[in-house]
Amino acid sequence: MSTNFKRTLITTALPYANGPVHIGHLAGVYVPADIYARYMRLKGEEVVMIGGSDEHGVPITIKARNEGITPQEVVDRYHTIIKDSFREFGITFDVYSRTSSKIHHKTASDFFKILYDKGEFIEKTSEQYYDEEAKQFLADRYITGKCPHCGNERAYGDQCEACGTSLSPLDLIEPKSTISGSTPVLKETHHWYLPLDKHEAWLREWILENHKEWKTNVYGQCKSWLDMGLQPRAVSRDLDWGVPVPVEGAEGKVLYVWFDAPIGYISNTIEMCEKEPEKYGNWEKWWKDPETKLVHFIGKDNIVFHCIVFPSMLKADGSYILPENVPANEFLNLEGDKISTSRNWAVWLHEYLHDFPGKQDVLRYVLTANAPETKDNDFTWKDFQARNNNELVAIFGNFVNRALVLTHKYFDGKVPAAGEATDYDRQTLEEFKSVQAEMERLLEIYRFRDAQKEAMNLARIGNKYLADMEPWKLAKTDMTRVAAIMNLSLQITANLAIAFEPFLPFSAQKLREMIGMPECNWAHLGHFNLLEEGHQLNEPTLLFEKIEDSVVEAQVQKLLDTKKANEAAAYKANPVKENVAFEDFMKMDIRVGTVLDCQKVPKADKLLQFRIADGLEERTILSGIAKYYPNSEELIGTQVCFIANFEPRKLRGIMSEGMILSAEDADGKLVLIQPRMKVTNGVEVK
Ligand code: B3M
Ligand code: ZN
Repeated sequence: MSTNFKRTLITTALPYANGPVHIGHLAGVYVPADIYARYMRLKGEEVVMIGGSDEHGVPITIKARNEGITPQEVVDRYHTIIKDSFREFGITFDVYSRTSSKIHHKTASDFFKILYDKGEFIEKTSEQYYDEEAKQFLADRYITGKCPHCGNERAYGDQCEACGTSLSPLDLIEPKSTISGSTPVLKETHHWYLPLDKHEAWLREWILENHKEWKTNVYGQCKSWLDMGLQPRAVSRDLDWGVPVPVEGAEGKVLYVWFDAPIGYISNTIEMCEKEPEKYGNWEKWWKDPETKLVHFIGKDNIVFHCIVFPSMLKADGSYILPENVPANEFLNLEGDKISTSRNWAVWLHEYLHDFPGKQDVLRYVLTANAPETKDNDFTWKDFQARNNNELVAIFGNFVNRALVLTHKYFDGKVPAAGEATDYDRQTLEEFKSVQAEMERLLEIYRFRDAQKEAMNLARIGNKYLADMEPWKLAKTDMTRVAAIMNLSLQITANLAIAFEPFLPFSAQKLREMIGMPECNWAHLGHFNLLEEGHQLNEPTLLFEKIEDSVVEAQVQKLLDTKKANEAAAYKANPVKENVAFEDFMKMDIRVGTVLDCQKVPKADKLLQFRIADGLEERTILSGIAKYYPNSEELIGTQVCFIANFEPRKLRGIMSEGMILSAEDADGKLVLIQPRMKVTNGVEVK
């Protein structure tokens, strides 16, 4: 669908204010959104970028309870830290607000009320767990119990982290309230639901037919949701933290956090417009005028909410525009491991700023060069160092520095005359001709890493030009030619200041100051008359500096220390059990067998069904590890360890004869225990 848009409304996912932000946030959402916003502004387009903290939801109440403070105190603390980190990294929000604000409560409440009055919700009564001591209904995360699939004693009401099975609180055996420790009782409660099934038809057409240009990861996720069929979703919760449901008799109920959070984009826009009406105009032009292009920048775990749920809410209201694109990114891993807040496996932005003062652009550069645009990607400190030293320092920084230092040396820092171009000069100019169009093409389709590569390529061309021309040698014989070479090099430098502005704003600004070019205009990219003859340059300083081995080694060490601490914590969380006598151990008959067949159990997406050659005959064993072995057929032919005398039991109507052993990692990931060398089927493990 192509429309001619007049203005662009960029939204960025609202981070939960229950912890600081890390490189995964920056790489996935905020750097790409900021590149896009800066690019649009450089082009002179009417654009705003909306951000803010998501301050509702159960995890915040749990954190508050654990620390003995109020939820408001939790979000006050993190909202400030998050906001500061973003500002330090040059993320240019037009507004960064929060969902605990008055204006948000009113906006979200009114939004609900309109849908309610229009009859856009259905109401349902269901039974939910209630803590009679604490006198409150329990959110799924507030209930623990035994997992019906793997026996883990500490499964949560929404998921067992040991076997990965998603659960409902009613599945738990011997449920306990984490608030009072008591056994909860079932009690009837009443909630409002958004009937997504009613929206399915138009969603299918809107996304699957009219937005085929969306990134394949986004389109694919939407398609599989739609193909599975949509169900009504509850939009309220029994909780005392959030936006109260504005309906009579709804005491003790708040809007579900995923209902109010996206409305935060709207309330923050309203706040922005009310603060500066001359600059931003009326908020409705940003949300209700079809000539506004709405783009949501998010991470992949938020796709369904932004492509299916929120659009259904907007459509149910009827007066809003829908997103034109949702360029969601995949995940960024850290040194080969999933980033995890609870395991402190992250590079926190506030810590980076402390350890690398003034080096915001280095991180921005590396995160864009390595952006998880089409698949998950890995951040490593080695790569960080290499990209800094070999690209920013050796190419961009080196070229700019030579161009400026030589101009100061030979021409007292004044731009020399262009003179007559040689064939080689013309060839170099030629390479700049298409750069503006090419960068635009890439930026418009949200391919930021390729766009940044184009910018770096310009620096590469400049670097090669100077190295080939060797003006320092010509200086003895032909100053006219030296002048021409330096002029061209300075024009390239000015181009770099423009091309890098969206990506490396601090360095681009510094560069503009050095060459005395206060204005920066995207339309000037690819032009070679940006600095006039005789124009005085300022003193050059280094744009980037080398990062030494010892510096990145210290960061790696910090992560290794974290890993060690996690390992120690794993023991603490699961203390070594009571001693067992040798005879007791010998009661367990653990053996090795070869996997003959391994398949997913239909309609039980966590379970794998193994057919095992156990030395004597064949047996079937079910194991809840499907999530960790998506290509289960690759296990065929390998050997596993299993408890041969484990009491057989029926799961999903299939008799499972034994238990396959695996190790559980700190994040709940299960890894099969497999002998490294082939042994005879049926031998014992002792
Ligand atoms: N706070 C989830 C997240 O941080 C959620 C995003 C809300 S966007 C409206 O991943
Ligand atoms: Zn389990």
